[in-house]
Amino acid sequence: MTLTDSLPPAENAASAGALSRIEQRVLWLSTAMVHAANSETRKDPDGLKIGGHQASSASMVSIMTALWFEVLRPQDRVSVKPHASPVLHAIHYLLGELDETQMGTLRAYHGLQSYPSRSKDPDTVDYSTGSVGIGATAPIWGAVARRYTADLTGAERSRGRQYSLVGDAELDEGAVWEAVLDPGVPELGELVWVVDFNRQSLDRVAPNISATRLQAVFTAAGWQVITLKYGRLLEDLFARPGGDALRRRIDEMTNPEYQRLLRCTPQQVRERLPGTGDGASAIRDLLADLPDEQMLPVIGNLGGHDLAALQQAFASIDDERPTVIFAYTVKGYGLPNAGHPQNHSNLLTPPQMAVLGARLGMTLDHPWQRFPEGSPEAALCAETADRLRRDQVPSSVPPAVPADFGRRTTGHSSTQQELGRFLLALTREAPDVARRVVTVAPDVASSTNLGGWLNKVGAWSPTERQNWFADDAETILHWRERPSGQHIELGIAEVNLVGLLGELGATWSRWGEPLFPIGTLYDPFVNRALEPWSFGIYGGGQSILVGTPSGVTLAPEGGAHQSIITPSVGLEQPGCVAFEPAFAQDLEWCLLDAMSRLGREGGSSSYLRLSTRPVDQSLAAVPTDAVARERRRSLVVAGGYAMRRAERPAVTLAGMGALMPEVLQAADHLAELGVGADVVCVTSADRLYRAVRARHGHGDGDPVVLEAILPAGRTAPMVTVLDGHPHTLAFLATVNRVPSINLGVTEFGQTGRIQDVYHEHGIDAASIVRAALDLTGAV
Ligand SMILES: Cc1ncc(C[n+]2csc(CCOP(=O)(O)OP(=O)(O)O)c2C)c(N)n1
Ligand SMILES: [Mg+2]
Repeated sequence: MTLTDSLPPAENAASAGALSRIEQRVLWLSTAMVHAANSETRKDPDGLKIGGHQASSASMVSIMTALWFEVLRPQDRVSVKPHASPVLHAIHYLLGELDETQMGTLRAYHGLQSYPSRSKDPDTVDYSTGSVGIGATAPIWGAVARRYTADLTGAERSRGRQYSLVGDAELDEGAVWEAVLDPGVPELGELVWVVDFNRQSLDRVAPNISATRLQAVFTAAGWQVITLKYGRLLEDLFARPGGDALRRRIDEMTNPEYQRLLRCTPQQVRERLPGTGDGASAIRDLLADLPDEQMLPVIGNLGGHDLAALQQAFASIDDERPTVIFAYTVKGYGLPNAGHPQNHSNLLTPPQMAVLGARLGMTLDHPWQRFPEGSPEAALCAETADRLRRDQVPSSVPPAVPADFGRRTTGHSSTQQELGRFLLALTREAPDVARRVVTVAPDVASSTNLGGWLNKVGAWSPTERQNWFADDAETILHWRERPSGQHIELGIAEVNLVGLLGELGATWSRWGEPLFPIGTLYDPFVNRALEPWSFGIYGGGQSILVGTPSGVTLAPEGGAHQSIITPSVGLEQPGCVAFEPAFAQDLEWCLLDAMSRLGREGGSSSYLRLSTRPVDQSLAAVPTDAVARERRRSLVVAGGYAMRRAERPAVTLAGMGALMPEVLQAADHLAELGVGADVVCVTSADRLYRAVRARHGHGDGDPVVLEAILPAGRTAPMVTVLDGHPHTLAFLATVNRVPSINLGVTEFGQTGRIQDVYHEHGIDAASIVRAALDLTGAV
């Protein structure tokens, strides 16, 4: 008789109130959903396992039942641990959000998703999860975004809680601590985390996971810590003679030893549990009074499976600071694989399902039964569904973004400098748009050129703070922090940056309030934030990420600061358009295009790769004629434009970003050698690649730009060049099927002057000329 065998049948459960019957039904439904997903009828013809996580789900059943059916309010939002997605769907089924036909579709094509998905699941999912650590922290950024939006619109700050239901091994992820330790977080009293403390990860029983150590970190970070260790049955036992010794013994034993006990027979527990310490005989005597059938339910009675204890924990949340509840649980609680070290993706067999059904009053023939009408359980489900009904998100239209400011840029400037100027221009040219811009930086606002903007709009802070340097004549950058500020400064934490960007980019769909979020970071650190950034886009966030400075053009700053693979990242990232403009005017148009796709149904994110290299703006030769200017603009946002047309082109030079001066110089040199060169300035390799695919009937790109920049009548061998990995532009040669040489950066860099570094990587003007001559055979 193991823990599970000895759990009482649902209909006789000691506390067989409606809530505990619902808890049992949620356990059944979530287990049966995974079982159905792996049934004969759903078998993959290729033999691929379908899978699912019955034990991880069972671990959370009590926590989620207590939360949904007793505690949640419509203004609250919840992020659910990825592997508990069946529990979320099971609850939604009981609340009437899903119908029977959907219950058998977990992990099916267009069915319920393996992990909660805000964009793909048919029922209410507040946060997409799946990448552990990222879904857990999303509600932190959701809380900031919600407060920011309320301050912007003057709406009353809603006090809805932001819950995160996290796995304990999830706390191994650095992203969790990067977020928890952000200095702004202790002010967010709406945060509530519940840690499913089953002391198991994917591979094993975590030997040294220590609640005390983790709790100390949360406490130090300013959180309220609530611990739910033992349930009522164990606490009652502890109150008897010998109980102190038993508590001490269980407290002190390792996680694996405790979990092994849960898989023992009552007789084995009597032998093993007393141990060999001082209290052994007292414990033995205490256990002697415990009947066999109660032994395992009592010893396995942890707080995270005790509905009353959970209710009490939720009731003691202090809304003035973030709260974390450590709820001790057993992974697989109520299932035959409870507490087994390898139960993570273990599936119950049909006979085991039949036994489970018999205990829970359900059968595999009718697995999706709801509670009978008129029963107290049906009434509680209906009452809960009513209580949690949310107002519809008001539909919203972001203010119209102009396509062109009609400005003229002269002199020398870099695209990074122009980013700052652009934001200031926006406050004059389109103030209603500028008012909804929010910038975010991980301690690099000044070094990514947001200083002027920051001085103008101020930094956001939930409460106004005194600026002690306001009267210091030598202070150029003013940190005026107040609720109306439009810049959010984070610590040096790129993962937090993209987490917050994702949530600021989702306010239109959550609260009907569109924002234009723009985040800046040094381009090499895009890779550090890459997966969470991508996950935020998948979750529905629309924002602009600016990587600046970038590439080896950052010459004197040194090798490790020089990004190489980010152009490919931009090209390949779904839900995002990547730009790398060379000139100030191009940057403005690209940014306006990027903003025009934010905060709306069907919108998308953008990534801009910028540079600190001052470039002669006259090289851009922006047409003065209005029609020609508009044609240039439309090509810039479509991905590129022709800068030079030779009389008889022998070669096409296609360049991107900060290297355009070298490309033009190479074209001049080639002309002197009698080799005609067409020059194409690529502004978005991403959009050009989409155009190429669209020509073959794939995707949603616009192929028209290709005819404009690489017309079939001017076909010539091609040299491509960028300050990044050369393969990014290699596809351009396929447009007219020409021979090509692709120049770019393939090795770690050096410090030095720009020309030294360009020479080192073979992307200087001389290298471009050499490649062109190699292709044309002219010398
Ligand atoms: C970033 C990331 N790394 C690894 C995984 C694979 N993975 C999925 S669940 C899991 C263990 C999770 O353990 P825990 O959070 O304790 O949840 P439990 O299943 O015990 O409830 C791992 C390593 C993942 N989903 N995301
Ligand atoms: Mg775990």
